[in-house]
Amino acid sequence: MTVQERYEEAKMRYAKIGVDTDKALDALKEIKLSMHCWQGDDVIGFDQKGPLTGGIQTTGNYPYKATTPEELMEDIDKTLSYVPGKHKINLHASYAIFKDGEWADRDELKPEHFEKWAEFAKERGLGIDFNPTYFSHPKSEVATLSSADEDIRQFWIRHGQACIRISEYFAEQTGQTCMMNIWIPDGLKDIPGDRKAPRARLKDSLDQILSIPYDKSKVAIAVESKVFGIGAESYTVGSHEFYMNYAAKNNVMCLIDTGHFHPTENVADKLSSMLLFYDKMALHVSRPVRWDSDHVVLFNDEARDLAQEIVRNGADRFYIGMDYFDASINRISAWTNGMRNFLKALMYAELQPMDVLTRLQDSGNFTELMSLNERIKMMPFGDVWDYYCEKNGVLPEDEWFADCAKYEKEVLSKRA
Ligand code: RNT
Ligand code: ZN
Repeated sequence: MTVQERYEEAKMRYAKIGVDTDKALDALKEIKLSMHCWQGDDVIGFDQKGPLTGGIQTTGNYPYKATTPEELMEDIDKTLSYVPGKHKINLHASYAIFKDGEWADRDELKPEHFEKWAEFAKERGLGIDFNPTYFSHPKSEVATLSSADEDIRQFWIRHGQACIRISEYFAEQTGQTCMMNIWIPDGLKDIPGDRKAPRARLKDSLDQILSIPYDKSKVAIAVESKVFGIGAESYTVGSHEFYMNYAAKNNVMCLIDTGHFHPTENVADKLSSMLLFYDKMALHVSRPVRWDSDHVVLFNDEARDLAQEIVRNGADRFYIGMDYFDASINRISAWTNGMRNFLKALMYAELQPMDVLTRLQDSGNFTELMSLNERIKMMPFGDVWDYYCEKNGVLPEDEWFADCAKYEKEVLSKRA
């Protein structure tokens, strides 16, 4: 049976439970994922020589990570060739590309340092999202936007402002909104002497960053909370309560990273509550294993739950970014698996008979609700996925990995 024939058969079966597969695929095509550049080089970037800091960590020593902008771009291209649909790339300020002999510190970064990225995106019709980088820098060792050292705090405020200008530049160049996400690593390893003052300073720093004029139709700012970091286990300045309240009062978005909550908290359950109070919100899709480990996203229950809530609340209300960094496996395959898996989860959500499920709940028919939910799991979802891949000109499930292995052999392993 051809992919097309399998799809036609699946389509008929889905129709029986009230789902129009063509419509589902059209809806899926509209959803953009923001592909994080940092899976390609273990979050190292190009502007500093030092290690990754800030309480986040990549583990593993798989060879062939990208070490130059050219390699990273080549790898992004390869990965995107396996991902159906048109998406965005997500950059960090630390990925500035300087001309020979040139260098600028974080507070002096300018759009010109990101020209190559803008060109890259434009040539491919991709959008760009952006992140100031408040880690892996000599001035970020103790604290950044919450620093008690006024010079350091001002340095990082200027960095945030510089990044707003760069975000505006990206939006102008690509013609798409640039989502700019602020995450800082500030926290304490041990019992704080004062929980309040660092938060008050962070609040003031954010106010100062956001005080510069910028075009809100071009740049959508988000703030990302966290529960704890490595070496900052006892206190996180930018906690969830801090940012959720800050975002609500200052008309910016909350960014929810699925790895930044207690491991047994259901992150998907947060979305419908938050969207009663915000027009839009942002996400970092990651897979925490026991802690914020940033494992590659799988097509698992958590991803399906999250995708379901995205689709039910209206996918156009979300900026969906990927955020994982596995250094123990081929990085192209890590990127590809995560992106494809989350698209599968979104497709799975689009293929649910939402109206029927809602009606069963509203009429108190929980017996049938449970039974239908289980029946859905047995639907020929894979046939629809293969068809979607074929239609979008990307390799199907049973072929992309062999091609990726070939790329490792022919390109990655030949790199200096
Ligand atoms: C860290 C945050 C943050 C980073 C990236 C590199 O805990 O999740 O989003 O992972 O910005
Ligand atoms: Zn994140």
